[in-house]
Amino acid sequence: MNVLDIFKISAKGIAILIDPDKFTSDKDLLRFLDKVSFAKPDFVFIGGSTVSKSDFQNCVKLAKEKITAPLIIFPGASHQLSEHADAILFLSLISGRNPDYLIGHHIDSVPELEKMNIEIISTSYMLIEGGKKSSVEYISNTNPIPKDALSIARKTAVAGKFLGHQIIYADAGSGAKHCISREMIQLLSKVNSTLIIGGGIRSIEEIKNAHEAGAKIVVIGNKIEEDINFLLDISNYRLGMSL
Ligand code: 1GP
Repeated sequence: MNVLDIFKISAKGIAILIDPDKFTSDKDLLRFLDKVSFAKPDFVFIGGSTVSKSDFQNCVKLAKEKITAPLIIFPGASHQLSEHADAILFLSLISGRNPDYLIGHHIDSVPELEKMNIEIISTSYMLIEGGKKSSVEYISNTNPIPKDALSIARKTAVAGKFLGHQIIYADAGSGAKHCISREMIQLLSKVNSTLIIGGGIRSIEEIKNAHEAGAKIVVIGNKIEEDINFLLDISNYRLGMSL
């Protein structure tokens, strides 16, 4: 089954985001990967705003050895590619107006992507204001959608759907002060039921809220780096769901 089909049938999915830039050695990264593997997430996303090509490729290669869940590239730029990944979120930053992030990096990535046998998932990527300036906002030089601008968010998501994007990833940004509101998630899930939500999620309650509001997959990054024991909470949450 391809990754998009797994996304579509996911109920209350969890993706752990690994930013290769956060590790200073392979030893640190391998230790982290062991713990991620223990939590048995549904998906592992790999990417970051400022990761080099070699660090990125090394991370995906090591993750492939340790993790059985699908490995999905969440690229910060066109050089973040690896044939060891199962799929790539081919992100178009439709909340912004920077042509490089709407189509530019995509064109740059074509020569390498054409040589790789990985699934490409066209993704409407929407940044929603999360209470502080995010790295994506800074690097892409774009403005996020205001957190209460429900109508703008909905119309942006519908435009992405009309463009043929397969999924929506709405992100309050890495380390956001507050995650995306329940109201916003409910609205976006009605536009495209394959909805990924991330940014600033730091508790099981917030994960549960996002799932109940209509997120198919919730992405957790910073919280795990801050508190590795949160992986245990995630694991328990998943076990609770399967009872
Ligand atoms: C960021 O959605 C991801 O792009 C995850 O955010 O690191 O805040 O969990 P956090």
